[in-house]
Amino acid sequence: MTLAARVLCRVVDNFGDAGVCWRFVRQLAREHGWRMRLTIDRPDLLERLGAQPEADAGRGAIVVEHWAGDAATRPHDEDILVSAFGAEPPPGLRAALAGAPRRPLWVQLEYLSAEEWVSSHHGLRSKKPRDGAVEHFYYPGFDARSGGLLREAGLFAARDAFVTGGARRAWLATRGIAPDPEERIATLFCYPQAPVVCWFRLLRTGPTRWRVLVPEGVADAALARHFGRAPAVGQVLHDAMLTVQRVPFLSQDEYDRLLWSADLNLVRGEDSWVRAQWAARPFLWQPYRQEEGVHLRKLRAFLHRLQGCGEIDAAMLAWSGEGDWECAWRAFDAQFDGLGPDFERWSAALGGQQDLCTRFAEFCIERL
Ligand code: TRH
Repeated sequence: MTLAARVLCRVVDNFGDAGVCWRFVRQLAREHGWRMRLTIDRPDLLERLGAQPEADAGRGAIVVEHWAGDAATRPHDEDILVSAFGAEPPPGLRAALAGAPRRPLWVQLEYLSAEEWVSSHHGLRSKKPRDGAVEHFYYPGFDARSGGLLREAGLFAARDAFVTGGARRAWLATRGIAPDPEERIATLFCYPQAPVVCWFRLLRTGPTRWRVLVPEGVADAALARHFGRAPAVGQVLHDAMLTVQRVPFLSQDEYDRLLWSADLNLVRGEDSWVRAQWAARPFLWQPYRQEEGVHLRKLRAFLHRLQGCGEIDAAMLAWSGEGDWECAWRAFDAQFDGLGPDFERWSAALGGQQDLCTRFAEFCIERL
């Protein structure tokens, strides 16, 4: 069924809100043929993520609209209105949800969490006592009873062709990344609280040579502390067993290739975390920091599902501030060669589930 949907996105911080909304809109247009309108207060972020609304829409359509002033107050012909991450519809749209003759299905798209409660909350609905508007709660998640995870059709095939053919080395070369054969590659996308300075110190005297690829704008303070300066894009800095290379902030599709090219990915937040899981390689996730250690609860819930070895648990916890990073890294590094299968199994098992957009389309069609 060809449907029209509008997604409201107010960016709280960073890239994740825009990143998730863009992926969601693109896939519903491209794979389900929906007509999508993304109303967002920071359209500039979409450009940084490589979004091309017209070219990316496939058999559907995508309009990006700047959410400024009254721009979003007018209802269009949407069948579905998605409030992403709590974005409150402006008054004009809100009124249409309450009383219009043909009111859109109102869906709250929530943040991803691996916590157990997610599946029992997914799909709940609530009526606003003031005007009778009905909101439906859509929770992304890791099991069949949740809203699932964003994953484009053909992603695994594209990844496998990239990794098994010669494309990986060629792609790295076009990016000016030429690792030595015995060097391991890590990508680093983290929040400022991560123990990066301590990690660099361990890597410089560690048993293995690591090349750490750091996107523009990431870990600047730690780089300055270790090397005396944050390198410019393309620059390579050496310190004993450690090499650091600054890479540009890539488009989302190119960032996938970066993750597929690495031996280890350090990721954060929501969307890069999911992409690292699709890369099927070892990763360490740093959740977005929240009050009262809520992020650690989310991390533990994820580790409980992942069922990896103790070294993986200890390293992820310590990277997020719980435990001794030095000990945890040494143990993780010592086991590194044996860690791949845990992550491959996890990625394949999750990939066997239906993706978020397919579930979302069914969810809406059932309720319209
Ligand atoms: O940018 P983030 O820290 O976003 C966070 C989270 O979404 C968090 O849940 C939210 O509450 C908070 O913001 C406000 O991390 P995240 O989610 O990984 O988003 C980063 C996006 O940037 C993702 O779509 C991947 C993309 N990206 C690129 O496209 N190219 C790059 O080079 C890099 C490093 C990232």
